[in-house]
Amino acid sequence: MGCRTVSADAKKVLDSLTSWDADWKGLRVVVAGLGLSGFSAADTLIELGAIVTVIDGKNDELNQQRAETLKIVGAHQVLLGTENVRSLPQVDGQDAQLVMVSPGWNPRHPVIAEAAEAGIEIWSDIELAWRVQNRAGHTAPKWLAITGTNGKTTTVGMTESILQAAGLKAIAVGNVGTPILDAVREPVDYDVFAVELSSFQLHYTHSISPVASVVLNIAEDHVDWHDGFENYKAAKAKIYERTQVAAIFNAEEEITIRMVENADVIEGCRAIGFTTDSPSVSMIGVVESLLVDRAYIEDRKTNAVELIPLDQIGEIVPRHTAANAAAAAALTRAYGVEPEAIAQGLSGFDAGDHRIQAVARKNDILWINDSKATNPHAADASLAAFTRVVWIAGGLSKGVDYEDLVAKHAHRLAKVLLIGTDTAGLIEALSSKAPDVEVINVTAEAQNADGAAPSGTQVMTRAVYKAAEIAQPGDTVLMAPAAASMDQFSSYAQRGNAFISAVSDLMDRADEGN
Ligand code: UMA
Repeated sequence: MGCRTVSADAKKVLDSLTSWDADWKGLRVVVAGLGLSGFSAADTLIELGAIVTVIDGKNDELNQQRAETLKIVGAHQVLLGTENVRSLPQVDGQDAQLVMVSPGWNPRHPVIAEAAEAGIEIWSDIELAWRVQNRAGHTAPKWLAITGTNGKTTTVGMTESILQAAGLKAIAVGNVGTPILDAVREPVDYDVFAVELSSFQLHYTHSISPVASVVLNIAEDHVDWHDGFENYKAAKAKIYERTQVAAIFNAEEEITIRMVENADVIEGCRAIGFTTDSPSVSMIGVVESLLVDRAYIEDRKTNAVELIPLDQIGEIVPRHTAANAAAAAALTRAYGVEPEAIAQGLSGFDAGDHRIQAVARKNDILWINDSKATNPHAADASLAAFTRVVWIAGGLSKGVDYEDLVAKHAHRLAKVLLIGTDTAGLIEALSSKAPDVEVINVTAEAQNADGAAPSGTQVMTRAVYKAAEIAQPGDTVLMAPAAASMDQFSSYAQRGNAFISAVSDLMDRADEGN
């Protein structure tokens, strides 16, 4: 590693780059990563006149195509392959003035560590977007910023839906999958961005100032990337910095309250809570199955305004969905959206398939597909939504611990049907934390039946038919595996579809039998 230091002049140059119209020409930038965010960042910087060197450890066909495109539009260099990501390259024969980093690159990556050591600024695509959205002749969109361990994508979708119902030009961007720079460069003058931010993006983001911001919840996650839970929490807390109107906390998670208290917000910004219980003053919450606002009305000390009955949000509204809706309402109310649009946006929002999706209801038995529950934290949320459950679980466990999950929900388990090939951890947790609950290893049974390893679809079909024999009126058959799908299926979607088609086949047969 060379002994470099960044001059005060270099810092001054970057400090001046706060709009599209600033002088980006000749700025020497290394773009680390040629995925979604890296490509959009490189493309933007090239358009702005910067000298851009892109590096990526993967030299596959997709990256080669992207590299070709960037070279055509004027990239200085695109370097692919592991040998090119061992150290920070120079740009046009000199040290880089800026490193644009993709979220997958952790701070200990040699390239990133070298840049940090040399005092070179490291930005996410979010930081770049915040700066270049300011452009002469355009009004920059306002930002509603969302992070949290779980529920980000649902909440950002709900927020987008509400904003659009209010007649605003709004789009969900960021970690949700649409790189924010793509939206910034569209020929559309957006009023609002609903920005989903991961802890990785927040770590490398330094100057954003959202109208409203929220940390939905915090559980241990991405600890490797951040080198510890404390660093993960610190990255999440950055979302509240410089918030203008409402720093929104989860009133049921103390840790988010502390984050808001410690944040350096813009003067006049309020702390607003959301809860699935009855709301105190300055909160949005639930009273008698209605989502209500006690935060953004004049007479909030004595009154609350109805936003939407929970049962209009969806057929099944588990607690965490109500929490996400409350958070989306808190964000959009901070921007001035009226209650009618909140109701319209939330009732029109479709969370998409495979996420606590009601597939059938017959003989007072509810069939739920939650194939998206690929880890215990997600399965916890769906188990908590039902009283008595025939649980179809198991898959690729990734070595996670199931004891807490099983201990917490043992009382609601009627029976457990195991699918997947990697269920030892789950079996162990069930035998120690729910010893009275009968567990049927459907994968093993299917194997015994025909001698060969069964396909995922065969196992799922068998599990569904078994569940039909077991479930009693009032029960829910819940397919929430708490594990990834890749041991038996190509994706969680394929696993969910296998469940849906087995249930629909079962229902058809029952109808024929009647
Ligand atoms: N790369 C290296 N070396 C490394 C790491 C990555 O060379 O050490 C290269 C990879 O070969 C890849 C490129 O860097 O070509 C970049 O990849 P990336 O993984 O940073 O991803 P992007 O394609 O830029 O997508 C990112 C987010 N990915 C991650 O955070 C891992 C996407 O979130 C996001 O939608 C997208 O930007 C647009 O903003 C995905 C995600 O998994 C959905 N997010 C995590 C989550 O939700 O838990 C945080």
